[in-house]
Amino acid sequence: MKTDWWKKAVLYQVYPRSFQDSNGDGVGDLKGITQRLPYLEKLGINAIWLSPVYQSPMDDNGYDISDYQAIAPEFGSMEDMDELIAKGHEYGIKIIMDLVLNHTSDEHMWFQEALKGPENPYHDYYVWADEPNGLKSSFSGSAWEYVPHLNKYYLHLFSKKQPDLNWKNPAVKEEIYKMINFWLDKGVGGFRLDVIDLIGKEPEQEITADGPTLHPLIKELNQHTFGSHDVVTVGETWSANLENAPIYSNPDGSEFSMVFQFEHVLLDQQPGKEKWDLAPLNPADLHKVMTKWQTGLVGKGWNSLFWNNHDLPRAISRFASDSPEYREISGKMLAIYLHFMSGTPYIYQGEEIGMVNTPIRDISEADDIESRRMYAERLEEGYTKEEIIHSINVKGRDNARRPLAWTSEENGGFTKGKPWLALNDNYSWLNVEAALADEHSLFYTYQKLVALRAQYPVMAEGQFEALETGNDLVLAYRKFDQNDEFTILVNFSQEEQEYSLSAEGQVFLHNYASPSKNSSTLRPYEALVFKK
Ligand code: TEU
Ligand code: CA
Repeated sequence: MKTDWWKKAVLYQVYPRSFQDSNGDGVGDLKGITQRLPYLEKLGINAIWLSPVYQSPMDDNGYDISDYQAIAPEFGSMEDMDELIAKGHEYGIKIIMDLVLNHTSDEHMWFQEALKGPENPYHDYYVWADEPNGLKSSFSGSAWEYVPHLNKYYLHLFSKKQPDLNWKNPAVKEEIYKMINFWLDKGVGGFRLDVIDLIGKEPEQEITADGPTLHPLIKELNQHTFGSHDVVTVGETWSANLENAPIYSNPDGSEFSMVFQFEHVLLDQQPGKEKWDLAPLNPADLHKVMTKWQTGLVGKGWNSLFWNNHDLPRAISRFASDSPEYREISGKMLAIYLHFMSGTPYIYQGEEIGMVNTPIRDISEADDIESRRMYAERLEEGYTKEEIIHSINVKGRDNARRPLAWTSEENGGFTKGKPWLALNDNYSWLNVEAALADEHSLFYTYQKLVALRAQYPVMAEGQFEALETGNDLVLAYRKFDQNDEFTILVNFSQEEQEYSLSAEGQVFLHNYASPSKNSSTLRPYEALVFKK
């Protein structure tokens, strides 16, 4: 039976390399996650979206899979995976697997066979061309790689160790269906589908996202696999817009439960350029985008709500302030602003304790393939080292991938060995233990918001109405249904702001020790929720 449990749920993303190491090799692992289930239960979340843990040479930290039905030894074994799923059930926490279906690793058996030549049955599992065209890889450079002994090029929209699968080949689809059903049989709670908007690509026409066969392919995938199961599915779709999101997340269940749309994380870059080409965020634009998605999917689809993930910088550093004075206050503001919105919220590991970006001084401190490749490319194009490092510090993916700090012990209690990537130096005071010990910490705001969602259906499904405040930096909305009504009011700036809005009801939630007395000014990053 389909219960749509995910409509009331809050999901938590675990980036396994960086969550908890259990054996001292410096890499987070499955046993580490299982050990920390009580912490996640305390936070109150309902499911974990687990970034890839499959066998992989880790060219892109697991988004390059060499066997979909095996666990990477550094993360543990299939027994560890089964145990995590089983223990998760005991804690009421489902496990959502990350499915990377657009490409495999070049070390996958299929690709190794494909390289043997056109007669090999696996050759057509991938996309080949006699001549490269203008398609670019997301990780810089051409998307085509030459194979001398075949005198052909293969397509890789990501790194050259991530060859694209050929979704026009029925055999590929059959393999994928079997694999997904293997995971469904294990009792997983659902799937996050990596760059799924690319599988309908028409490389010859340089069409990648939103190809003509995309939605038929997704519908077929749904029918052969998760469609009949009570699971959550969320597509990662950088190209999602209000036209296609209702197709992806049609309430008839023919595609996914929901998609990640990224419009709000594209606002602080120069239009038409790359994410590295920085531009200041205008809070009024953010509010417009959020309002558009809150009102545009009503009755037609379902929203996902997130500020950050393993590809994005830390939310507090990006959208608010990571200064000692405002880190927690502004983090609470962001949490409150987002969690009263309709849809399913996602918390990225460490967000709940207010982890911040970790600047580097030199490219040798970077791990991420995207940053390293961009650095090389832009140096050649004439950018200065300083400019590039600045962009990496603001937008680079390592910011989110630094290990989670649990205690003030060495390496934050993340590992007893040498961490695969250094922690942020602040771990001695910014860690889970410290957050739990302080009853006013950001953690408890998240815990409260998660609990409120279960209590007040209006948060996930109520009607949304944006409110005028007379000040572009003060964002407000009303959320209501037949039973409840909340007004959310936040100062999205580091200065005191005047506003004009008379919210109805009593202050229900706030982020300073006590709420503003004055009903026409808000302190820096102040957030108020009124309940009628
Ligand atoms: O990300 C999709 C993607 O397009 C990323 O390259 C994203 O654009 C970039 O990180 C942000 O600028 C997914 C995964 O989430 C990411 O970790 C993988 O590297 C990528 O797919 C390839 O599988
Ligand atoms: Ca380990």
